[in-house]
Amino acid sequence: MLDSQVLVRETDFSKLAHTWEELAQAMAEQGDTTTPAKLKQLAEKTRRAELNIAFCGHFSAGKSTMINTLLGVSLLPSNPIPTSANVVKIRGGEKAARVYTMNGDVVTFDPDTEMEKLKQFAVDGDTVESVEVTYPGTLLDEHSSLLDTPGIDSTDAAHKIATESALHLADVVIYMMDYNHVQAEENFNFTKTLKDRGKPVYLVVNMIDKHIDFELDFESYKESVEEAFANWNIHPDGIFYTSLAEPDHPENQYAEFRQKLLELIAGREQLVGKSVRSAAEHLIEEHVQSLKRSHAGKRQELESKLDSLELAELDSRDAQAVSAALAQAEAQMEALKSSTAQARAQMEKDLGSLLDNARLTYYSTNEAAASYLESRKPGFKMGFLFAGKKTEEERKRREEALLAEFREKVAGNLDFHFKELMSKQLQAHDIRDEEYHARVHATQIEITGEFLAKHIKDGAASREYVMNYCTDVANAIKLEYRRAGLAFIEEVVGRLASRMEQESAAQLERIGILREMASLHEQLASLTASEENTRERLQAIMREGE
Ligand SMILES: Nc1nc2c(ncn2[C@@H]2O[C@H](COP(=O)(O)OP(=O)(O)O)[C@@H](O)[C@H]2O)c(=O)[nH]1
Ligand SMILES: [Mg+2]
Repeated sequence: MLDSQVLVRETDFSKLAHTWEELAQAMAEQGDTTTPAKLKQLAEKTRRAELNIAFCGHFSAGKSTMINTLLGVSLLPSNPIPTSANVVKIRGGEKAARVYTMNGDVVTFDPDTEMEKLKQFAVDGDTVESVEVTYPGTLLDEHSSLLDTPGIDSTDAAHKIATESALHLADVVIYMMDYNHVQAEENFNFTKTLKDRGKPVYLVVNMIDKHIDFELDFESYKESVEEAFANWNIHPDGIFYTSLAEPDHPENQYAEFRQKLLELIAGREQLVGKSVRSAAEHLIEEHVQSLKRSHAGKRQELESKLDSLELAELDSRDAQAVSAALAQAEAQMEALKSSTAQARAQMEKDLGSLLDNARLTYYSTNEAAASYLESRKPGFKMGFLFAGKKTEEERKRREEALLAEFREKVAGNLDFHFKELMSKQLQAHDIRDEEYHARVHATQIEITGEFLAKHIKDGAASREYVMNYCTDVANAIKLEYRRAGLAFIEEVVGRLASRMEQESAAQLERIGILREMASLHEQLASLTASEENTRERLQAIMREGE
């Protein structure tokens, strides 16, 4: 016993109360008009470490009768007098009854002699905010109260609101039911909500004097009650079966129930410390929910905009799918943009290596070139004096021989491969054009006598000079092929660029839609983030206040 008392940290109630006021302030700054008031009430109650035991349940379950019995005084009006529409709070203290009105007025009267007034005020839900009775000599001390709440199932909204608005101040809920109405769905709904909110809930099945044993034995009845709540996954902190009309009923657990209340009152500080924290947590949640409700319109607007944007095979509501699709489309766009440049570079590289690898000069070429160059030297003569015609014929013959030599090598080692390469460039990009192919195949690089003559340089006809001459001619031929090839490449690039433009126009349109979707998702996410931030900020205030 001592050990457990040592372990329980004493609560600094005034510090906690201050924290609730800070929370209220933060929420009020957010424009919340309901939750801050509840937190201020909670702060007031916390400062006094006040215990509230709320009696809830269907009207006529016997709540008021039970409270009167517990107090040993007939304070509360009971049926058939109309049930109270307001929460009536009773605590220990000097004998007094106060009625708090909506306008902030307080009317006091004597609870012993002026009960009719209380009855009158207690039924008037419109103007009365709450009724508070203090009474000495009962099981209640100044810091412990019993709350008599209106029936929770009431169709009258005022009753419902009165009960709802008192719940954040209830540390323990006594849920009373009429023996015959235990299986009513409202019982399960209400107690489940309470348990989900972390409230201790004790069930009281009252009026067990209505039980007729030969129909069903009492044990079976109790089992059926417990089973019904268990089926709803509701685990009450205790169940009591009572009769107020027949105190001597053999199954009456009124005494045990009263004992339980005494225990709760004795453990007040610990109970209140725990309960106000969970009430504050709940109010934070309530605030976040109200923030969510205030975002609902904007959220719906964003979502319907998303629904109006359509792209094939994409769920526009799926934020992840949208951002993945956008990233993919942008990457494709980049690839598309660089594809033309890449294709050009590749084609130029292929042409370059084809030309580099084409061998145009052989031993026979050098021989023919040496012979040709010799015939071009000044003073070259064939036959006797004045045999100019013969010399000219010999020159022509040697020129033809060298031309034939180069033409053969070009035809075999260059021209064929060149045409094959150029021809396949369009096909490689899936473009079909017979006319282009025809032009490629019609390409003719003429090697003429003037061409050969153009590369002759002055100087001795050494072996090295002959080789250089051959290389010059070969390079000049290759240069002609390169020019022709670059013209074809330019044409292919032009075709690719215009196709790319068409494709990118479609792609750009898609990217535009995806960006719009992504921005709507961003706005939705920022709403959620602001709700989360609010929750975290309030929770941080709460942690710091511990
Ligand atoms: N038979 C029987 N009647 C009861 C019992 N407890 C209360 N009542 C009666 O049930 C009616 C409703 O009780 P009341 O306390 O006003 O219910 P409330 O609306 O929950 O406050 C009154 O007429 C009570 O006298 C009980 O244990 N057995
Ligand atoms: Mg009542």
